[in-house]
Amino acid sequence: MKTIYNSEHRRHQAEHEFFRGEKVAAFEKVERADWVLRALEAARLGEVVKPQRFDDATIARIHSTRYLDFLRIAHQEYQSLGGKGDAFPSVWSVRGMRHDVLPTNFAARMGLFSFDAGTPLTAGSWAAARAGADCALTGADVLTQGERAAFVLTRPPGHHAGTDFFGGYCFLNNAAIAAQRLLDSGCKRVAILDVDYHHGNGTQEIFYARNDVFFASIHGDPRTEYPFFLGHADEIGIGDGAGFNLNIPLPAGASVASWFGALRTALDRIDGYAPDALVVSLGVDTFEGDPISHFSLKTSDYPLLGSAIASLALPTLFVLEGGYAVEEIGDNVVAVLDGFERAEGTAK
Ligand code: OKP
Ligand code: ZN
Repeated sequence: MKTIYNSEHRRHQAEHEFFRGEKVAAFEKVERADWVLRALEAARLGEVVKPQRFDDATIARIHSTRYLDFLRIAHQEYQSLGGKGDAFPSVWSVRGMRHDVLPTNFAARMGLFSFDAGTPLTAGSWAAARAGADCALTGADVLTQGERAAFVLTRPPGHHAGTDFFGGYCFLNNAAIAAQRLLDSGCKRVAILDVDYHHGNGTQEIFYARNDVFFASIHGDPRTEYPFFLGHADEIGIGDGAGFNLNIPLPAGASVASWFGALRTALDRIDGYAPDALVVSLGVDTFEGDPISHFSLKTSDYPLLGSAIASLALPTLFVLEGGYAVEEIGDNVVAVLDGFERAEGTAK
């Protein structure tokens, strides 16, 4: 299968993040993409192509105008105020406070448009995220042109970014943008399967009241795991979207067998939805060696994830999300994609 990749991701290079009072190296780093690229090439998985350039139309159907307007210029504004290095939010609009009035103050807008202080906004974050969105849009078009599958190799990831907020290392929701592009290109229904260790709260929020996108996520239980405040099993959608959201939280430390049991449940629900295409938010932070996550899949388990996804017999777009065991991320991603390709065409 084709991989869509652009080196612009390098422009997002966080200096550090905070952990228990200390500045630590950012987990979401440039080398992640390098390792994936190398593993793809070693496995001869297929052509690596550059994205097409797109205007903001599809992105603006997913993210609010005021959020995009902010993100585009945020770091420049920070610098012009004398801000040094990466920008972090420090104040948030919580329950009982207003979200409708756009503050003039920069720190206030940083807080309005974010949900954590773990997502460094760098000088190149917008350029990198925007190039990633082009990769996602190109990937969607590859499917529309008739290919069975494609892989969108992007960073920073996207699934925590919502209509008008960044967080969890994410700025633009690549999977959501790709799903919207598929819908706008003729799909009636699109399913998103999120297999990253962390709940895809941004993707859920974006599609929560819609029935043209079914969202299914398997993740660490938010009672103990990031992003903490969303991802419970009783979140099934609202209004027109009621019944079109599926969360399968598993306790930190859950076994590989229980993870694949959850995958079966998610795939059966997706199959019942009868979508025209599938977008996979492919995080491999479910890996046993991941430094910030607590499931225990081994590299040798990932082909089964790929083949199980292939059994749905759907046009499938894989979009990279998390995975922080840097030296293994490439092998793990390739194992999924290779498992998919080998199973492709075999029994539904
Ligand atoms: C992004 B994705 C670790 C802090 C964790 C946020 C994790 C974001 C994960 N010291 N902060 O879903 O892989
Ligand atoms: Zn994750």
